Amino acid sequence: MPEPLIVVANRLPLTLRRAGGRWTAEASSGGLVAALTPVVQRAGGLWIGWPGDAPGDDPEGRAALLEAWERERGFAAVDLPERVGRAFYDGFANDTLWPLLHGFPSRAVFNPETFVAYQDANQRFADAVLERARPDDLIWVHDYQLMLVPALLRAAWPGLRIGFFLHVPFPPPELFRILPQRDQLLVGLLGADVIGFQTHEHLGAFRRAVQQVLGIESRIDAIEVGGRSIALHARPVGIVADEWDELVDSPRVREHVAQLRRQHAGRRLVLAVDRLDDTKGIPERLRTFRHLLATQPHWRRAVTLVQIAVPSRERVPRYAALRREVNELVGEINGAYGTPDWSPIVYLRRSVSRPELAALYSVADVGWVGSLRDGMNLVAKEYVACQREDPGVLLLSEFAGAASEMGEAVRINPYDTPGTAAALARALDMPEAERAERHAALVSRVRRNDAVSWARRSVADLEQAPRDRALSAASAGEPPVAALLDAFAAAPERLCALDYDGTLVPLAPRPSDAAPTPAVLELVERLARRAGTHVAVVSGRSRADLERWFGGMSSLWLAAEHGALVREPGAADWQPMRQGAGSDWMPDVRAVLDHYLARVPGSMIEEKEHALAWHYRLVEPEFGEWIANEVAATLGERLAGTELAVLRGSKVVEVRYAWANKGELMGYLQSRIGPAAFLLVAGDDATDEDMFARVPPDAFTIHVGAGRTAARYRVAEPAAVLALIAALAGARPADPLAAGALDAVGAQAAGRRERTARTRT
Ligand code: ADQ
Repeated sequence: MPEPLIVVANRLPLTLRRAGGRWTAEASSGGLVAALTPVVQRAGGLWIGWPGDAPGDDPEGRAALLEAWERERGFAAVDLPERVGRAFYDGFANDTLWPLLHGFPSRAVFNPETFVAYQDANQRFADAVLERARPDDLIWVHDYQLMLVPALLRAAWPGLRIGFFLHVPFPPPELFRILPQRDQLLVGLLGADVIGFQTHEHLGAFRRAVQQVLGIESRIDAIEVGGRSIALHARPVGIVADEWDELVDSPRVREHVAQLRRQHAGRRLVLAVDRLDDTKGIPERLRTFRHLLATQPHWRRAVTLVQIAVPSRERVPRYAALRREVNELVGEINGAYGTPDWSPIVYLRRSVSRPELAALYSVADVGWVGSLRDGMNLVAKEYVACQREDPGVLLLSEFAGAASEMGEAVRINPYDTPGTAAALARALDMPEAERAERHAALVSRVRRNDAVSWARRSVADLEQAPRDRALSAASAGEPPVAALLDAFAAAPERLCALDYDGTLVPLAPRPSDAAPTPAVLELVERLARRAGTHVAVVSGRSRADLERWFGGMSSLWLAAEHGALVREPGAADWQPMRQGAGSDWMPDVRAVLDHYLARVPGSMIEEKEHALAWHYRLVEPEFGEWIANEVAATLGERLAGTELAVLRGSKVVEVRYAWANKGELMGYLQSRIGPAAFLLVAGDDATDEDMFARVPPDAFTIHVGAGRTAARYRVAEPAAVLALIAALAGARPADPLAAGALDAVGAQAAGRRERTARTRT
């Protein structure tokens, strides 16, 4: 039994109009509706979207109609006041995001007010979902108009399963970063459990933008954020090929095909079908066709271009200008080359019915997709699906997402007028055997990767998301607080090893900002003062940092530089964990690092007492990773056979003593303290895994945050570690100190929980 699906998209598949005192419903145009309608129909799901007009005349009649849509068809309308709708849709979505995401920043309009409307509209869509969703529903949000919706839903209802699919391209990060609201939009998307893109190119660009704008690293298939793992997929959208088959084989379409053949007898037919949009390359196509007629006169009267362009977004000024430009070009070319019995271009500026379209697709000798940039382009797939025996040729822009899947098409660069004209001539002259071979490969792929399998796989990704989360929770679940307290109470000697950054305090953008609050210090000290309890603060930081914050607490063990330096309780001095650790090796390593410092802008060297680190956080990420490999390899060769090791961390290559790691430190602490019946170890990053690996399997090992770990237990954030420390230290919840510490750190989490509770009651 498939789980209930709620699709959220800007438009419903029907558009409501008021004409002549009556309500009418027209099929909405565009690729998103074409791909999703059959999927939602088959799943029996709910579709939430804007009905295409604002409440005005006859509000009762309109409301009754919309209620019937929801009851009978599963189409739930989100109403947007006229003012919001315009600024959101015509404004931020189509005047700012559309051109920018398609790589035309100079066409984008930047108006902060339209973003306010975008936020308002996204909130209304999210509210419409929250009013209707149940816990098991799968929520699938679509496209660039609704990029904030996933995070709005996540904030209101953290357990919801949310997918997002971007139908348009994701631009290279240097273009995306132009957007003043880039942070909000990325954070909005990261509310989802699964994010889908049309191509790997778009997915890669998104990952780089997340890295550059938010500083969050990712893998090719996942990003870990706030304790959640977000799956990333490239899932090219398809068409429902069966439906086109049925149409092509229907008597009505066959009749229409015969009529078209008679009409164009003796001439070749080239077909272009687009929304009238400036990314589709319509003027470029017309100029290319003019070039063909001008330079290869034998094609005059021998070929006709049928250009169908469905009007769209007509209130946006750019689109009105495009419409004029296309009208003029068609008029000029037909005027210059037409004859009484032949028009070079047949131009229809309207929506044509699917049967009419199927007939045109099946008779056309060439299908011409000339997008300057396109997420996918379904017309390319529809053309291929409708071709039968003696198939035609698909001319496909290399800038459409479809080009990454349809390698057997004739590839064109739509900006290259003579090159594209030559490709068109080649397509028109192509021998049948070659056409058949190319077509066979294309059509089998179009059928295999159709809209139904696209949706099935996307929904399966989404169903998987929470299961994945449950799995990782099972392998490292929440710590059993009662058992932990019992074990603590029963043990005569206890050792608690606590990492600092990301474990006792949240990670901060600058290390100097991550100072402990007085409440954190007090809780740690209370724990250390309990009889038989040894508390060690274990960090990669310098001794100066630890001394500054914890220096006054004589009951603590302190370990700096991953254990290279240790201060015992009551001792005034720090000692190296191993005797004889010197720094004679440093000048030699420093010389190597200086060489890279000079070569790599943005990199820097950190000198510690027992380590040297080369940081490259500010270096362009790909170059940084590449050059870091070289740094690590060069140093590795030089230091082979010494006591020193080269370690790769997050954006850092570090040289230190091989024994200076937290795992060795655990051994050292245990040897100094003696056997401790109770062991608690908490940490958040890769260096803490050494501790988890070093302690007995029944120790209470706790990993903070998402990601893979060998720890037995997992908590989401430092607030949870502090809550545990408070419990072990014997602070009662009513204790103002414990309550204060937890409130301060846990405010965010608590706020989330409360909002959820409000929404659900
Ligand atoms: P669109 O930009 O709308 O879609 P496209 O994928 O080509 O682009 O889809 C157009 C759809 O509208 C096709 O199904 C076509 O048959 C139909 N259509 C176009 N002109 C028509 C006309 N005159 N009459 C009737 N029907 C017409 C967005 C992205 C694309 C992405 C899709 C789906 O911009 O890149 O492929 O979503 O993800």
